[in-house]
Formats: sequence, C-alpha cells, structure tokens
Amino acid sequence: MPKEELEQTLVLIKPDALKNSLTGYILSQLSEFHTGLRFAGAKIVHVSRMLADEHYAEHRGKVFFPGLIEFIMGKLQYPDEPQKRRVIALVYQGPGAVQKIRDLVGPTNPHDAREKKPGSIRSLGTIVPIKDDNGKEVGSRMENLIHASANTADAEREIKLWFQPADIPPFMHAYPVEASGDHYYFREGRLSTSFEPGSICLIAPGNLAWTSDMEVLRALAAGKPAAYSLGAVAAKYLINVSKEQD
Ligand code: 3AN
Repeated sequence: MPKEELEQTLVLIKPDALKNSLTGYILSQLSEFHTGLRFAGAKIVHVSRMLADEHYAEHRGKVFFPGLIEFIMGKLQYPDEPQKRRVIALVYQGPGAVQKIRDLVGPTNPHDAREKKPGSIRSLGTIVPIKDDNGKEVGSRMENLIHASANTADAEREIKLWFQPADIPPFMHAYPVEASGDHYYFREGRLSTSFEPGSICLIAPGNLAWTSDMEVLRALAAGKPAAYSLGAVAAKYLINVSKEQD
C-alpha cells in the first residue's frame, strides 16, 4: 500500500462530548462519506492517570495541566459516577488524515472556533469558569469535546500510546511491529522480566508489540536510557484492566 494511504491520526471523543450525547454527531461528521478516511481502530477507555499524563506530557507543569488531566479522566464531568468516565479512542486512516480531521475539529478554544470556524466540532464546545472555595472566579477551562493529533509525529506517538498493534487490523499497521521474545511485567511503576506477586504481565513471548516499544523495554530492562518512558509503553496494556484510575 502506498505510504500516503497509511497516514493515520488519533481522535479522542472526550467525556464532555459523551455527557452531552454528541458522540453520534461527531462520528457522522468524521465518517468516510465526509472525509474519505477509514476506521483503523476504536475502543472505549476508562482513562488512567498514567495514560492521561503521558497523552498530555507536553503540557506538564503548565497551570492548566492538573485540570486537563482530571477532565480527560472524566472526573470533572462525573465526580460521583466513576462508571460513566469514558473516552472513545479512534484511529482514522487515509491520505491527509491528520489535516482533514484537524480541519473538521477546528481551533482549540471553542470561542475561537465559533468565530473563525463556525460549524466545526469545537464550535459546540464551551469554556467553564474555575472558581475558588469562596466562589471567586480564578481562571477558566476549555471543554472542547474532541482531541485530534496535530501532526504525523504526534499521531504516531499518540496511536502507539492508546493502541496495541492487535487493536488495529494487520493490513492497517502504519508502524513497525515485532513479536516479543520475552516476558515484561509491570508493578508500581517498575519494569521486571520475571513475575513477582502483584505484577501485571504487559507482554509475553509471541505477543505482537510496536517495535519502538520493544526497543524501550529492552533498553530499560538492561538499565540503559530509552527513547521514551515506561509509562508510555505500559499505559495501553493497562487500559480497562482496573477500576482504579490513579
Ligand atoms: P489541541 O487539542 O488543539 O491540539 P493543545 O494540544 O495545545 O491543543 O492542547 C491540548 C488541550 O489542552 C486542549 N484541548 C485544551 O483543553 C488544553 N489547553 C491548551 N491550551 C490551554 C490554555 N491556554 N488554557 C487552558 N487549557 C488549554
């Protein structure tokens, strides 16, 4: 398949969109009929703090970071109903996938979207005031309904963060994969190649994994520096494994 046919992008339908029953509307806006793009992956995710933190890694340390994490985890929309905290993660594939979806999504800020791109998905979003304990407005937070990868490099990082190769049909794999020859376990933020009580098996021999993840695991297991963090590899294997989010 020509390389441009394999271009992929990650879309997240965020908890504010689910809460407002906008999922069907958004999916129809992004449908093949409108975009010429095809689904390569789809899953309903109870977002862990590790996954949220890795997804928004570029915003770590910014004032809006803690709110952004709580938002994508669904804690702000559903403070007392953890069972409703979900995000729909999608991979779309086809020529120009990243830009086509960004165009339909519109600017980050819903007010800008309304002004500059009326009709875009984010023009249906809102800005919520943040108040202190005395009810005084101390800032604001965007509820912009949808995430879409900003460029092809971000798309690769984000798709590999949310999806395992086996979540995507083999003819639609856009990035190199390999079968692991080893076991890799995860427990309390640490990697191990042998089972300890309480550890979770991320990858077993024969399991298909992104080659870049395998390179990270091999480096970390050997005590060497790696291209990205253990969290960025582990988070997708822990999706929907536990009710705990933190
Ligand atoms: P986009 O989602 O359009 O790619 P990013 O990656 O710059 O935009 O930002 C990710 C998310 O962080 C946004 N969707 C928004 O919710 C939040 N965000 C970005 N910039 C700000 C800001 N200045 N104030 C509050 N929230 C922000």
